[in-house]
Amino acid sequence: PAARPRLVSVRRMPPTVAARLDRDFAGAFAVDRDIDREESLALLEEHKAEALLFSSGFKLDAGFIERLPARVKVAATCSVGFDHVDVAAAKSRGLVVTNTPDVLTGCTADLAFSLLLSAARRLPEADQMLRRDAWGPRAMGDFLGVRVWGQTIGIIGMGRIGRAVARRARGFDMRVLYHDAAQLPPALEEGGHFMADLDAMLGQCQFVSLHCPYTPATRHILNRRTLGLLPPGAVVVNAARGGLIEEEALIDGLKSGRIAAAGLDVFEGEPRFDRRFIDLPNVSLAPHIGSATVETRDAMGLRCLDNIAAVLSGRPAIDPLWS
Ligand code: 8YV
Repeated sequence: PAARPRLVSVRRMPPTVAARLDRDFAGAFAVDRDIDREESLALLEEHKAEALLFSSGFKLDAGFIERLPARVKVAATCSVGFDHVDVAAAKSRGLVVTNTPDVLTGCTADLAFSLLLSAARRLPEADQMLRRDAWGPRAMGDFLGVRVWGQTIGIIGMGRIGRAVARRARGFDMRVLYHDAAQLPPALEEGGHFMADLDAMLGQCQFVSLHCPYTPATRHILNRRTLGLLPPGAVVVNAARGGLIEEEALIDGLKSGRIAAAGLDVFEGEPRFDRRFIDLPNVSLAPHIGSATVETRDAMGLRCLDNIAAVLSGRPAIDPLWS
């Protein structure tokens, strides 16, 4: 039988993926902890690995790519986003890089919508109140949230995940606006209305949810000025990348109440995050768990292994970042 492909995984994998690794691959992947960049280079060398399995918290920048042992042919990221990959450096080194589109779309959209509902209806505060043994609201005017159904949501980035969020919003009888580089064909619009002008869209949005890639052009797309265009009492949702929002401006808006609430799964500089968020009652927080379900994390890991196996056996990658 052909020798098993050798790889290094810098992240612990869920059991189904670990079983497939044990069966079909050799190398370093049975580690019980995450591996940093220096250690990963040493392990790639030690195990004579031809592939690297990583994810969005691990930077594949030019400096790292330059130091990769020559036999490493493919790097598979367990993520759809690839702002952590220096594509130009990978291309010029001849490294194939793959990601995991599609398999995580539904669960990431579910999480974004959970944060939207949770932030709008103040679930974190409600939960805390009961845990502190206080029933809280007595009067009809107590503990009022923001109505979700029938309101307007603006989706920034109408790719796979943005469209899945649009479908969920339509299911909640919301009016959907979306902003992207270009209008989609009607069959892909999910009942949404295209707004070429982001500023004009924000002026109409009780809810805004981010689903675009993080690039130099989209960094702080929601900033002090654009957040200021939202109607008073709006709700901001981010399950994409932390750097899409100027956090300082968001915190100010949430403190003053001009922004009613926010649902955040991602933070600029994560896994560190601005501790001021935890002092705000009107935020629903999560530690980057958009794709974190049993089914989706299995599918992501297996998809990475399919990509690695394809490339190492001389076939084209299934999900190459470029072709
Ligand atoms: C993962 C992600 O949770 O797909 C992405 O872009 O950020 C997430 O699915 C992440 O890659 C795991 O660290």
